[in-house]
Amino acid sequence: MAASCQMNGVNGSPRKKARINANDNNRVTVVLGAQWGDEGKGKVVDMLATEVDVVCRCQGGNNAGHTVVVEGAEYDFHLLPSGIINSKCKSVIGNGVVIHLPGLFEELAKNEQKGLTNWQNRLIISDRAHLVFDFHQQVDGMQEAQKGQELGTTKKGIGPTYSSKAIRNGIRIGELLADFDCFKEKFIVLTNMYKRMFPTLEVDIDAELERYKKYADQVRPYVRETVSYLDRCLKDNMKILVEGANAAMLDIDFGTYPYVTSSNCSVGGVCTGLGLPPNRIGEVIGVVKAYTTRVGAGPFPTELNDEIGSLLQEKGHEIGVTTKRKRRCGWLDLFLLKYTNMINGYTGICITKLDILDTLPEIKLAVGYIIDGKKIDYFPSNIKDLAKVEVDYVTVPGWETSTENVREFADLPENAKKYVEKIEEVLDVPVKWIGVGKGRESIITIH
Ligand code: 2SA
Ligand code: GDP
Ligand code: MG
Repeated sequence: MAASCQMNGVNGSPRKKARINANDNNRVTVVLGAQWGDEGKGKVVDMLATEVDVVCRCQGGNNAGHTVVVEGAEYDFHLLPSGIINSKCKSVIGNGVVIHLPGLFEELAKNEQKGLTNWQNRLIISDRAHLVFDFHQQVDGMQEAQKGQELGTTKKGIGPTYSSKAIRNGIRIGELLADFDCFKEKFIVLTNMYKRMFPTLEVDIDAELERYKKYADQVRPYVRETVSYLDRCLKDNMKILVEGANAAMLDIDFGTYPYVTSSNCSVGGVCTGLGLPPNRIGEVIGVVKAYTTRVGAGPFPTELNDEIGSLLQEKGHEIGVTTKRKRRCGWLDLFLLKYTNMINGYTGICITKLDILDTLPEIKLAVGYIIDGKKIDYFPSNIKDLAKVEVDYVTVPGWETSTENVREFADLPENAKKYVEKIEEVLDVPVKWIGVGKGRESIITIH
């Protein structure tokens, strides 16, 4: 009978249970940017990396700039996961990341000079990750130079590389290592396509191929198939942390398109960029800067083009880690955060840079958007609508006291506590940490 066949094996013995792994409950923790990037994800990942076995990057490339400050030494990571400075932690660059090999080796050399050691034992790169070539970067610059096409990219070749991936003539790092003649053939086809599209593009194909022969040898020890590696780690109950790059509002699907980057920087990118099933995702930590910044073009409803904006920019040292561009600054936008929370489902929040607001007598928070005199209950998908929204603010008193040395929530000035509680109340997500300075130690943990 069908029912008993399901219960018993072919010889009538009870069927083996389908789920036998003792570590089925092992879950991955994810750290994501909740605004337009530069929220301080690097610092949060560095803090959490002390308790994990593996830190992974799942998307983006060396457009990202993640800062970690340890005992006065400032590290900036672009392709490497910020957890690489933890000597007990493996660092995985997943299949969803796009890799510029010259940039990767430069970054490693620069950080070695700052004290990074033994990374050779810890770095693992997915063989499925796509390669960013110098011509992708040149093309990025050429596109930016075209009138009407200026998005304010980092010119790191991110868009052109993801488009090569999408039109299926991109080259994966595994192909560079497998058969150099095949790589050569694909490289020539790809270069020639770009030369046809951008006739002023100059590529010395022979010289590039020589360079890449050397890079192949240099990178080979770190490249492997990472889906089964991470699966093994999960089954062995190893703790995994994922470091999102860029942020939800720069997500190619959910961000302010076309003023976005070319990857999914929200939670979906974790599954596709590492090959992790969604039921393995546990904590999703949204990193929220206490105000808002954006680097590059595109609508920004709470932007402050006044002396308060300049104060936030200067006091917050709001300068791009990769391009050194000044970041645009504005009030915290809770309406926007509610939207990114719908997409990412934060289980906890880390507020960073609260200290930057220390001197302000009053602070505004955006709680709603109005279009044509009507409050809207959705985040506009059309940038023209977003550009014309009127922002509904609540104004709260500032605390006008330094928070830099505070380490316990109870010791924060009352108005700072209220500011944090307002964020928690509107988003209905617990605030778990508050950053009050650059250094590793400058953090309040809420128990
Ligand atoms: P791209 O280069 O194609 O990804 O650019 C597309 C848009 O994405 C923005 N973007 C960023 N926004 C904030 N921070 C980023 N990383 C650097 C940093 C930025 C820098 O940490 O400061 O140094 O300028 C980053 N990367 C990309 C970009 O500004 C475009 O709006
Ligand atoms: P990420 O891209 O999200 O990792 O952030 P970035 O490194 O691009 O930018 C965040 C900047 O803020 C860096 O210079 C950090 O050192 C700094 N930072 C992070 N958290 C805090 C904080 O709580 N207070 C202050 N003053 N600076 C912080
Ligand atoms: Mg950054």
